[in-house]
Amino acid sequence: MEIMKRGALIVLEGCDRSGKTTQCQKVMSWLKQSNIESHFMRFPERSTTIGSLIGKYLECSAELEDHAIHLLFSANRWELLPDMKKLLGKGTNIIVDRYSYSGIAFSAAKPNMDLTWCQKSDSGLLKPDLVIFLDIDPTVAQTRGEYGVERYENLEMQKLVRSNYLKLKDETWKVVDASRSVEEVTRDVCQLVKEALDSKSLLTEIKQ
Ligand code: DGP
Ligand code: NA
Ligand code: NA
Repeated sequence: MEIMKRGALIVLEGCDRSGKTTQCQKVMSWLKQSNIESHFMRFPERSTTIGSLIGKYLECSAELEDHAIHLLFSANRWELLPDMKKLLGKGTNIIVDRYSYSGIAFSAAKPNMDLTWCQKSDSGLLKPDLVIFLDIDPTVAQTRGEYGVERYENLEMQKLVRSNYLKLKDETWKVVDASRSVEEVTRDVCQLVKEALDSKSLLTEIKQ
């Protein structure tokens, strides 16, 4: 008898300009070619009501108190939780560009924002099966072209974000050297995704 496997929740994380978005596209096209049922999501998801406020904050056209915006980023993940559960339950894998780890690493990089406090509002969201951390020295990342104009896109902030990420690393994380060519990084990322999809843990319920 064949046992129904749930979908895998796979998150790509990294500082700005680490190549996450490119690698998400590469993984999605590889999954499609391989006929593996998968769905792509990204956070912040700017298309919702909460997301549009986050978008304005990131573009610096709105100001929000640090705790308040932190909670909105978190609420944006909570509002999409039912959709994510539904997809995983019917066996669809989800590839996510940023999740709770971004929420914590970015907010806690601000003065007077405590890492433990920042973790609380995401407590109860889904625990990813695999987190691929695209690691790059922010000084090197910066040479890939000027940072954009969005909030947080500056070297000092990115250095603090990277050090926070490394504090959050747990047993679900795989660190990939993202300073290499796109092709080399894609090869490693796809291999890690393949291993996660073959894992027996997909026969058990997802952790919250
Ligand atoms: P992106 O669309 O991936 O470039 O992300 C937009 C920016 O928002 C990026 O600098 C990372 C930051 N960010 C993503 N998620 C969160 C979050 O939950 N909290 C905070 N404070 N920043 C976040
Ligand atoms: Na960005
Ligand atoms: Na802080």
